[in-house]
Amino acid sequence: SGKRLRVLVDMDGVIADFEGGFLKKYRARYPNEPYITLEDRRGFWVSSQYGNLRSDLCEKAISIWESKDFFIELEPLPGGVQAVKEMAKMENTDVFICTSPIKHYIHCPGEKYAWIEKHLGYDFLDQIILTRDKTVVTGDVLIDDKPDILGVEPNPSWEHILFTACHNKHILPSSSHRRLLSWADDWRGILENKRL
Ligand code: BVP
Repeated sequence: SGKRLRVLVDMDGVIADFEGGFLKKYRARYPNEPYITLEDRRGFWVSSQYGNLRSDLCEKAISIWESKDFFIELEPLPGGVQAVKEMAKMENTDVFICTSPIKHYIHCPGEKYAWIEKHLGYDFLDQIILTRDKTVVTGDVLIDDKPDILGVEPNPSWEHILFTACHNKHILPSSSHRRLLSWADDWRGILENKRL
């Protein structure tokens, strides 16, 4: 068919290592406080699991990603930048980075733009979609590590491909989700399947 494929790729937990960056900076800033290893992470919200560990740790966790340079200094996840570059060069394929900024907006949105420029190049700045509601964005696929992507649109146009992360790896195979285990997994196959 002559139709182009539109791929939406999430940033934190999919191409940028939010969990690893968080844990490293949390331990450096709060060396005497308890922490949760990546192996023991459960649930999308880091702040909730830290708050359950001890109530004051919720705000300590939040202080980490609200700090200047948190988002720009996140390391790329293995294979993610390469996969997105490759995807963007494929015929009849439009790739957008679809990411939700935190509401403490002083550093995060600008640093997300800077991260994309640093790792994907200046021209990729045209491909950024910052939104707190991904259900209103149209696309064929959304590759995202958040298990429940909800918003005002009850029937989003995209198929959500759940990208495996430390916090979602124990979620049972769900009829509502296909998975990508990592960027070494068959993302090309998923795209080809969506073109049929
Ligand atoms: O910008 C990230 C970090 C933030 O939510 C955004 C998730 O964006 P997507 O990956 O869905 O695009 N975030 C915030 C909290 C707590 C806030 Br209180 C958290 O625990 N985890 C988290 O990722």
